Amino acid sequence: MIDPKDKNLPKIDVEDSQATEHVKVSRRLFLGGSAALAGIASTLGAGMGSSLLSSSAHATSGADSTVGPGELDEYYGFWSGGHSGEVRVLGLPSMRELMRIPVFNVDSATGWGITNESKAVLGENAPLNGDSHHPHMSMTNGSYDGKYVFINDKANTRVARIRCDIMKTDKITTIPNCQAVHGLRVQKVPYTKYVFANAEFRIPHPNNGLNMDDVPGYYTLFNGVDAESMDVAWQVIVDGNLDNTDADYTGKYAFSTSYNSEGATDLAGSMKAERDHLVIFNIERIEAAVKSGKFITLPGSDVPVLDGRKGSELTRYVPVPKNPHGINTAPGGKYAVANGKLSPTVTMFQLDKFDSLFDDKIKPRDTIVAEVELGLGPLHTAFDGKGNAFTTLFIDSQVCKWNIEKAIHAYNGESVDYILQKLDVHYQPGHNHTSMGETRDADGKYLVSLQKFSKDRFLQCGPLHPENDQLIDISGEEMKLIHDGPTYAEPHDCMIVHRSKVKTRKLYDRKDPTFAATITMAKADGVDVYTQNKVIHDGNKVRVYMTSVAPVYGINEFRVKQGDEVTVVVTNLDQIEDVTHGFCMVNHGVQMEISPQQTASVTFTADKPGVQWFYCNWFCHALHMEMRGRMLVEPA
Ligand code: K7E
Ligand code: CUA
Ligand code: CA
Repeated sequence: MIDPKDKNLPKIDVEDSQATEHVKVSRRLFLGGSAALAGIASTLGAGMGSSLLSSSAHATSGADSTVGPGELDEYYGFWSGGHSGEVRVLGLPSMRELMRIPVFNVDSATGWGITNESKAVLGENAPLNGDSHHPHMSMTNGSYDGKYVFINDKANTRVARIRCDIMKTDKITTIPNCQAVHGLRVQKVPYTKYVFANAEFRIPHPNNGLNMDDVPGYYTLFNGVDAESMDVAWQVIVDGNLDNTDADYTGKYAFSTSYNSEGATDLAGSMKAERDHLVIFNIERIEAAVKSGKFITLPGSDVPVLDGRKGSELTRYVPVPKNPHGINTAPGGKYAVANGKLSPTVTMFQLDKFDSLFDDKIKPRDTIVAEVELGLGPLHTAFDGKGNAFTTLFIDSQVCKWNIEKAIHAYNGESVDYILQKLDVHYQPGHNHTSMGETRDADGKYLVSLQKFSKDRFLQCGPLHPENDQLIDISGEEMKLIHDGPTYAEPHDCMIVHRSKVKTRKLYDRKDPTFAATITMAKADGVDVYTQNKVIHDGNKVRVYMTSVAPVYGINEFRVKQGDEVTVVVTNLDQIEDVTHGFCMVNHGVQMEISPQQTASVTFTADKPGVQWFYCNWFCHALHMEMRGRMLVEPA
């Protein structure tokens, strides 16, 4: 291993940090350093040597990522924005960022977190930070149905839903009784009735400060969220903690990895056991138990809480090495793979054995058909639908392509080479994802590998680096790296959806529920927002209803008293695709988007006397600069 203090190593000075001659050396340094951090330094050597040879190899043939000017991408990519709290939409294969969807964050471009409509979704006094990890689209019969994208917020224990027709967040639910929702996937079959969301951290119950030292008594919960109402339908108490989750292709089972079967509260304690476990949840039995009233409730919510700890008929625990992380169901529906993280192995389950397991005809480990070594730090696995799997190796900084059936043969003692290829990625991959790969329609064209570190791959932008999302062509025998894509803090996960599955609106429907409450308020004021411009004075509340048609607002000036609470409602009458207006009240911390045929509103206090200009902040017309008006504030 390289000692960073070795004087013979070339110095990497800041001025010259982009110079190519440093790249290889600094990469080696980097790998050594971070592996040591991971605490598995002793086993490092193996995967590294061979991989360095091909580190700068780029694709010279086959698919590339070029999507020419005026051409459209073939796939939508939905990207978690990590601790930015948002979701991003990318086009593939270009990897161009097409859109940002604010979810758990504040966004001044669209007014998310500022407008009344977004505040209604976020909820009263909602936290304005988020840590989004796992975006997943609703499914019907095991494939994307283009309806919703769901995403978790680990930071504030929430699950959000994005409507795909307008690409906006329309519901956010805080999950009660637990802390840090991490794993999130959807029920694939027959349709997404439930969003499965598991909470990671074990806590005391009730968490009232009186039982904090009773660590063995802590527990966490697996949650079924109703995809339509977004209410929590039920919660299941488990042993150990929960990390990632996935579901099968029959609709009967969901399963979650646990890295802390030890129930420890510190790092060393959570690495003690050689095996942690996969918890399998029997959805039919859970629903039956809820129906028959076999549940408790916890203080602060009326959600049915079921006991799924060891020995329960609702769950089964399968021992899996060691601090397993990702769990991924293969497109055929036959297998699922748990990724070993601290074990160089992946554990493969044959899903049709789960029935026998729940009937106690076989033992938990009898559901395992292979447990094979791939390399160091396996975190997540994706599939091409042609019998091959792609596993990210965090510590080796590689993607390992392996064959599922060959792995089973090897596990059964035959001498077969199940590893087909290892490709260097740059650097330290977490999730990866194949085109349509978490559905029945996996098409084996593209693989995206999401790297946590980009180090020397891009122009430097100070100490904080972007992540590096790499596009890999998997259509041929060999994986080929075809694109480096910097992304901001921090896509954990993404999904790649064929564009034929997503149908979006070009204009808002006037009946859109996102602004229905605002229309109801206008009606109560006797205002038809679509045809009228009107100022309603209601004590110290003022409601200003105005239309917008490029390049004018329906109201050029309005008068209020200092201290009035002012609500401005803007309805964009433009029927032309792409003509979005904005509304910004200068010096009042207020701005928002009003897309064609949309109504949006914002409320603020007119606390400054005098002339206060407002203007349109989305460029809409040659006279966009002139699209402005005055709020005249009479001093108190
Ligand atoms: Cu692996 Cu939050 Cu899906 Cu990150 S998790 S990598
Ligand atoms: Cu309207 Cu700019
Ligand atoms: Ca453990």
